[in-house]
Amino acid sequence: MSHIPGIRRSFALYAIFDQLRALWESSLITLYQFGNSVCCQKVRITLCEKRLDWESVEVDLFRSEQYDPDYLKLNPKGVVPTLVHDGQPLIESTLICEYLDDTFPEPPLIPGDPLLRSRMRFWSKAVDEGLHEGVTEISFSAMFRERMKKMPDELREVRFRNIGDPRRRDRFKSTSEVGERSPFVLYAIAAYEKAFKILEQTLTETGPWILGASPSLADINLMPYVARLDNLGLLGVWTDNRPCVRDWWAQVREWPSFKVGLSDPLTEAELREMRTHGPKIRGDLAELLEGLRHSEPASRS
Ligand SMILES: N[C@@H](CCC(=O)N[C@@H](CS)C(=O)NCC(=O)O)C(=O)O
Repeated sequence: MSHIPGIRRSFALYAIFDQLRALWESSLITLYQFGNSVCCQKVRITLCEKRLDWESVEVDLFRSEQYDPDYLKLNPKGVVPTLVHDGQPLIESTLICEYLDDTFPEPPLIPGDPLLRSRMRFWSKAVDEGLHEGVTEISFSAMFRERMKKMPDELREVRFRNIGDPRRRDRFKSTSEVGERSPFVLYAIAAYEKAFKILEQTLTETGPWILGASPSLADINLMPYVARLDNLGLLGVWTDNRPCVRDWWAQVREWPSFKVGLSDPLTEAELREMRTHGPKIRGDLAELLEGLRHSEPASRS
């Protein structure tokens, strides 16, 4: 009889262990992402700053894996990133970062003060309303366009066909076909110009970070969008005459969570691709920006 309680104990221990394992597994964070994608970089920087453990699942955008029916169940928009936490999928990178801050409050990345919180969200809106489309068009005309051209016709057609949102499909097609001459590239230039102008002004008044003494989601949301221009060798087109933005950017580049979440994971091939193709469109972008600056009403320049 004496061995039976022992066996029971070990079963009980096993059951507890099993429950703990299930609990641990359900609280795992999984990020569905693609290496050099700006929205994923934003989430990765936030995860790093929160010192969270997470696992990565790659969704290869160039193989149209974002349209796989199983993935669409997680993210019906057919884009990355998707974060799964406690078994629940979350989409939209801005919302994911806010969720991470709400769920894991330390260190805080959203200010408690309502005025500052609204100023922080001004930058999330700037990214979601203009810069995201902007970075896509500039990246497309500089380099993804080259990759698209090399794709087998069939795969390229699948890529276009699968884009559910007709406006997004038009943008993709226009930039793929005519590059920097697409009107969407001009809108991109204008969105960056507006953002950098306000950023310079804001940093002059606050600094060294957008909301003052410490980094917040305002800075994090912007980082990937500025990093992409920098890696394409295009940042100076907007920042040569903006010293506060340049100082802010130098500080960002040294910030550990930026390094771990964005710059370190970039592969040699990704860096080479950006550095090779970006400078080719620099002259055209600078010219378009000059035209835009001259066409601004005097009260706004
Ligand atoms: N507003 C979304 C945008 C997501 C998005 O457009 N992701 C891009 C990569 S940065 C993507 O998955 N593109 C694939 C495609 O359009 O086919 C977010 O912030 O999560």
